[in-house]
Amino acid sequence: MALKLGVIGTGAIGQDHIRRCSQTLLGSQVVALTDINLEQAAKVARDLNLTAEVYADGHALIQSPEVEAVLVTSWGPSHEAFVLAAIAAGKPVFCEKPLAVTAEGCRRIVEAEIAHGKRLVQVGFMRPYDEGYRALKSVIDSGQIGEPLMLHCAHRNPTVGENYKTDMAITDTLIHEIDVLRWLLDDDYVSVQVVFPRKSGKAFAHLKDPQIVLLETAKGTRIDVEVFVNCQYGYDIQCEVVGETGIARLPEPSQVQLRSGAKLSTAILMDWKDRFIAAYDVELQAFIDGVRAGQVGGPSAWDGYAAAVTADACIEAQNSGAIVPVSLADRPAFYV
Ligand code: NAI
Ligand code: ISE
Repeated sequence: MALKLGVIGTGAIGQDHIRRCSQTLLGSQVVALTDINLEQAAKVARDLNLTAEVYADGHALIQSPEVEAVLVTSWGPSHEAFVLAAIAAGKPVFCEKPLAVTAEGCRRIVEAEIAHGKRLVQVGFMRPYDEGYRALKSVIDSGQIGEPLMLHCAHRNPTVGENYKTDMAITDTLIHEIDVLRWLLDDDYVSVQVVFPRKSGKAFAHLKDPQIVLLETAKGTRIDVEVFVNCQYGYDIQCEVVGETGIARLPEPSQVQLRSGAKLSTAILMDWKDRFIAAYDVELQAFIDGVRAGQVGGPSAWDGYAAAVTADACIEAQNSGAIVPVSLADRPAFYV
C-alpha cells in the first residue's frame, strides 16, 4: 500500500515535492494538501491531477485519519508548530529546513521526539543525499587524504529577491553548509566568525553581500565558506577539503563539454532546484521507504537543532564581528 502523505505549504518547494512524490518516486500518494492560500493548494491539486483533499489548515490535515505521514514545506516560522503537532499525533514528518527558526524551538522538537520514544522527524537537508558529497565523504573516510585540516567552500546564488536580508545568508543559505560539513567531517563546530568583504554593487542596498563565514570544529579543522548570493553567473556550490596528504574536491555536476566558436566550455546551472534535483529525489524516497519500514532516518531533529545553534552564533558574529563560541549541548543517546 502506498504511504498516504499530507503536504502543508504548496509554494515553490512544496509543489516540487508533491510532483516528485506523485510522479517520480515509488510508494507514496499525496492525499491531502493545505496552504494559507487555499486557492493555490486547490490549483496545485488540479494542475497535478491529484485525488487529494484540500484541508482548511495544517492542524486539520495532521489530525486527518487519511494522512499517514506529513511533509512540512511552508514558511520557516510555521514549521515548529506543525512538527510538534505531527509528533503529538504520532505521525512521521519530513520538515523542510529550517526545523524551527530558533534553537529553543528545535530543542522543543528534540524533547518531544525523545518523549515519544522513536524517531519521527527527518529534516530536509538534502546535501547528504547528493552523489557528489557522498563520493567526497567516501574519500575522506577512506583516509586517502589523511585527516582533513582545512575546507574552502563557496555557496553562490545568481541573484536573490529584495526580501532577502543579511541574516538570511546564514539561516537560508549557509545553513546547508552548516549541516553538510558537520556530516562530511563527523565533527561539531566550536566557534564562528563572519567577515564582510567589499560589498557587491549588484546587491540591494540593505543586503551585505558577499560574506565570508569562518568555522572552527572540535577537532581543529578550519573552514571558510564564501556566501555570495548575487554572483550573477550561476548557482555554484564548491567544497575543497585539504587533508594531511592530499586534496579532495566536490565534483562539478555532470554537464556536456562543448567545443564551439573557438571555445571549450561547460554550462553552469542557474538554479538550486536543478543542481540538487537528484538529491531531493533520494532524500524523499529515503523518507518514504523509512516510514514504510518503520524506521525514519536521515538528518535528524538533533541535526536541525545543531544547525540552529550554529546559525544563531553566526548571526551574533555578523553583528559583533567577534569570534563567537558555539555552545552545543551533549548529543542525547537517542540520536547516537
Ligand atoms: P514559498 O514562499 O514559495 O512557499 C511557501 C508556501 O507556504 C506558500 O505558498 C505559503 O502560502 C505557505 N505557507 C506559509 N505559512 C503557512 C502556514 N502556516 N500554513 C500553510 N501554508 C503556509 O517558499 P519555498 O521556497 O517553497 O520555501 C518553503 C520552505 O522550504 C522554507 O522553509 C525554505 O527554507 C525551504 N526551502 C528548502 C530548500 C532546500 O534546498 N532544501 C530550497 C528552498 C526552500
Ligand atoms: C534557498 O532557500 C535554498 O535552500 C537554496 O538551496 C540556497 O542556495 C538559497 O540560497 C536559499 O535561499
